[in-house]
Amino acid sequence: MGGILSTPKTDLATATVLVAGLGITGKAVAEALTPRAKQVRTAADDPGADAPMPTDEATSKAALAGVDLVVTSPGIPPTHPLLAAAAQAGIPIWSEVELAWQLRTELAKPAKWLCITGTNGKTTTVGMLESILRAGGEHALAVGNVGTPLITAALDPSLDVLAVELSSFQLNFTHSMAAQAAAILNIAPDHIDWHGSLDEYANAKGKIYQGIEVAGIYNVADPQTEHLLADAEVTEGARAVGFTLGTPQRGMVGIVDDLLVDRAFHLPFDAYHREKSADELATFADLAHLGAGTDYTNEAGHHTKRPPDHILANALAAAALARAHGVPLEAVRKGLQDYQPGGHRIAKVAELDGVTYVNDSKATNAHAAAASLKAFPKGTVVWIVGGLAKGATFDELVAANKGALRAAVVIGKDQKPFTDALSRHASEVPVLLIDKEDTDIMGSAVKGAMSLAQPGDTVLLAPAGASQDQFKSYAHRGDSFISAVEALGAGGSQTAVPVTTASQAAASQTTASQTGN
Ligand code: UMA
Repeated sequence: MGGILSTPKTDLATATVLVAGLGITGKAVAEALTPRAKQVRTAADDPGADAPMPTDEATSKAALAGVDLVVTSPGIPPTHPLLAAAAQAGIPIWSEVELAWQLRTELAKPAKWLCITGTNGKTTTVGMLESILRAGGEHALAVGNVGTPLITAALDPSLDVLAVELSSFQLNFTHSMAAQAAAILNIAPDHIDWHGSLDEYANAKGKIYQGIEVAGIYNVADPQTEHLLADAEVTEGARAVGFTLGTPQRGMVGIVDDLLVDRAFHLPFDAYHREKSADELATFADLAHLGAGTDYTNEAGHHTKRPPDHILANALAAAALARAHGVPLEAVRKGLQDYQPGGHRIAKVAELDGVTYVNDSKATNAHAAAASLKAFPKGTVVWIVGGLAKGATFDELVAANKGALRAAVVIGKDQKPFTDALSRHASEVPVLLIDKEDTDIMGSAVKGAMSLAQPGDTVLLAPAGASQDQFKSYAHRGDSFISAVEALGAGGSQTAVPVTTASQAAASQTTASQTGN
């Protein structure tokens, strides 16, 4: 970890700025820029844009004439003709995050930023962090990828501290942000189509550590997070703090018996007992409302439940960020007790005829789906899987978790990446393919899953892909699942479904793709 990189500056008052995209981000960016920049233009296929999004080099060059700065939206990849042309012409490209970071200094007392990225667990961690900060008496808000535009929050003088969820897309064009503290929760293959490679994806995530003031939080079980922190240029004195599901060494937070403990921020550096002591942040019981957990008997012989690993990891990361901000211990416990998770994350929807229906629509990649599948006993899961693969493959996911499967129901427009992995690693598992032209995709998937399940089984929606090929969002996909399960409960029709083995399913996909269907 070394000194801070120089900050690129653009004088907005004399600049013509092109805002690319006019979704949640673009609208908030255009609103913030309008009173500040000399001229603001918007390019998007969304309603209200000044001009459509350019589609090739020539139209991009025309759109960029006279432009001093492009502020882009996270969904637009760097390979898009507009961004490629801007880069080639040497026009600076900023994310909304970069703009927010630069504009926040307009406030007399800008809020501190505590930033979180990672392939999975960001939204839960940012929610836990917001809850802890509030329990500590701070005016705090969870913002960024979680849904509330960062630029709006960064200009709000009533906020003391922001719990910022950042995606790799948002970090990619972020240049000068220097958070008070930042965490990378984990890195697994995702969004390769947007970034071009796993390295580019990881490097974008690594930007979160640049310039950190107080602490960089890394995952001891994921060495790449520690390497990215070691490579970052940080403010002098900033510390590296690991979180671990094992016993923490000095300078870490972790687990001892049924306690979440702090061995990083607990005592001043020169305190006599620092070497040997730890502070209690919370107990397993404080997290009991966040997941079923497994039976655990603590050292005193008291029976409790150990929360799922991902909940423990997220709670430790959130606690470490809050402690870096100076939140007292009691607020960590209270904030974790108060935290209520959002929907669509391993949420039980119903139990019908002995079969449990679980919605994990938020599992939009293989890593998240693996965490889900691991939570259920051998041979008991009817797995609803499929969606936008985002350039990923699913061999590792299926090979490692085939033991959990009773059957698979494949949704999505391009089912081949999923059926290929199932046929290679779980060839005897019954597979039901849902016709991509079906007018009720989720209804058919849930009915099919029900017919494959036996009492004691779980029908699990953990798609391992993004939703936008057949649904508006993961929330829409999850809501569709809930509605379909409710329809079953209300006595929806029970139709027989044509089931094949994984190998036959993969063969039928090959035929379909060969014939261009
Ligand atoms: N557009 C065009 N033409 C094009 C390309 C894009 O017109 O050729 C337009 C699109 O119509 C769209 C806009 O450009 O309206 C781009 O918007 P966007 O896709 O960047 O989405 P926003 O509405 O700005 O929402 C974004 C995040 N979306 C993405 O990263 C894809 C939201 O994260 C985030 O909540 C919001 O900013 C506020 O920060 C969503 C997401 O899916 C939840 N994130 C990914 C994830 O979590 O995996 C990263």
